[in-house]
Amino acid sequence: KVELFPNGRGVGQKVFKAAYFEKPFQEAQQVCAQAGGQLPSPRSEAENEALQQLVEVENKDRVFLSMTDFQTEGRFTYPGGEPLVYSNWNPGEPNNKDGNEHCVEMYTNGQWNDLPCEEIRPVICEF
Ligand code: GN1
Ligand code: CA
Ligand code: CA
Repeated sequence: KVELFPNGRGVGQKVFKAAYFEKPFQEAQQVCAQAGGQLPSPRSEAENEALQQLVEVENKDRVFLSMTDFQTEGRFTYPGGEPLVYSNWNPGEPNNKDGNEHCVEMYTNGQWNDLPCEEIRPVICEF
């Protein structure tokens, strides 16, 4: 499908697309929302793997996911406030390092880490 070429990956009804710039979390969130999507929210292993593949083929490094624990420390939720139905934390994560890690990134191996929302990451959105 044309919308998947060259910078997209489809999985079920979901499409992940890579942008060509890097942003901190809040700006990345705004960019995705403005485009009618949101930051990636992998809700299954299949979705997580599709996102990981896109990161790989696009030669991106770590990317932000949509989920945060702003509301209750240690309880990550989707943008709508619902608790996670799937997670793939790197062992020892989330560790809320220095008390300031309320966003989530995916490593290139597909595993997740909580990190400061002020960090800058290449933007991928889901639609
Ligand atoms: C550490 O080294 P790195 O970036 O993969 C830390 C994470 C922190 C991160 C902060 C095992 O991960 O928990 O979020 O620094 N990992 C460990 O940048 O301590
Ligand atoms: Ca936290
Ligand atoms: Ca962490």
